[in-house]
Amino acid sequence: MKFNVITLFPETIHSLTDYSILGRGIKSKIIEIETYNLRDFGLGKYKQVDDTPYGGGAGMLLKVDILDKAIEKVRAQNKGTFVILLTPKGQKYGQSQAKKLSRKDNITFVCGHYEGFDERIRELVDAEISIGDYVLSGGEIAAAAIIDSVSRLIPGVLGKEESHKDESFEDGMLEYPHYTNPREYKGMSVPEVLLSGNHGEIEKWRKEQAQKVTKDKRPDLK
Ligand code: 6GU
Repeated sequence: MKFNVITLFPETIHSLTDYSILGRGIKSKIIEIETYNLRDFGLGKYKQVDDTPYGGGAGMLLKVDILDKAIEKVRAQNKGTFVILLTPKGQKYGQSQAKKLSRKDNITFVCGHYEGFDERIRELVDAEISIGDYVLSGGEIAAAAIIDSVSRLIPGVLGKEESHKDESFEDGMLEYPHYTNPREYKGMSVPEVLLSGNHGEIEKWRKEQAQKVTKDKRPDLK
């Protein structure tokens, strides 16, 4: 799977994706992440990428012609890529979209910045995604969140010992709780059943706990 990111701040993407589990996926060539610096498509001596809004108002907008040039270059170098605009006005992202995206083989993210972008960019992309009901200063953190959540669903990115089958949001549920040493800590003990060695009982307990924590914390999920 290849991810392309059009951004004014390429280092911020790599700082979030090149480590830990994703870093391993990159090293073993299961995933690849390429950044395209929007500044390279800017105009004039100062490589300008933004301009003031028609009608007045605060802030600067990323220009549609600059964004178009960047998207065209990425599309030319990545045949069939699925281009996603990151915006608080997009469709809300969740685990079900992560699963859908994990079946694609080339995805491109367009990260906005400043006040936003010229509305006409919406005609140049294949989808618009938001990662939640709050405003971020740019799309980079959203791109990294989506890259991370999609990558771990791609076979081989997680190790044999790190299946995502039991994780939260599989089957619309939160995950059961985990414990490790010490067995006692500040009066809090590890549930007895986990020490029992009885795998049937442990599995039953984990299922019950997943149902309980989901009902308690996220009644909206079920
Ligand atoms: Cl995808 N971008 C920005 N700038 N803000 C957001 C967002 C995306 N999702 C939620 N807030």
